[in-house]
Amino acid sequence: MIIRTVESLRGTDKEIKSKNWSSTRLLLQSDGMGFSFHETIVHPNTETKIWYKNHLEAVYCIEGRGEIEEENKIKHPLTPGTLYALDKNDKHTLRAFSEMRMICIFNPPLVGPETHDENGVYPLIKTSGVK
Ligand code: 9YT
Repeated sequence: MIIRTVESLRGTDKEIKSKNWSSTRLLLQSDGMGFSFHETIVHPNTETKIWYKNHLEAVYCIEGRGEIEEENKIKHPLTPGTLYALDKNDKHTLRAFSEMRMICIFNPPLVGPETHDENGVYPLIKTSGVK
């Protein structure tokens, strides 16, 4: 069994910071669960273009207010209790109107240090000896 707290991971190499968000990675590929599990804080009044072409992501908003815009320009409000799942590797734009706290699940799992490239993409990192 794995027991971890987000507080114990802050400030370590499990907390990845970018301009618009920071992501604390509670479960990674090396944990052998088949997915990774993150708490993401999205900074207020930010807009981030994202395209996880190598991963599926589900995101559950637990605090804050924002919106997600699909490539076809359709916008969906994000408030606590809203989930979005990028089941088609959907390109999207994420806007935070206040600080947002999100729970994010990635399949395949992230390895650890991934951060967005200039297109909002994470690379697919393969490691040997995955459980
Ligand atoms: C909501 C979102 O995708 N934010 C970017 C960070 C990502 N969720 C991560 O790496 O945890």
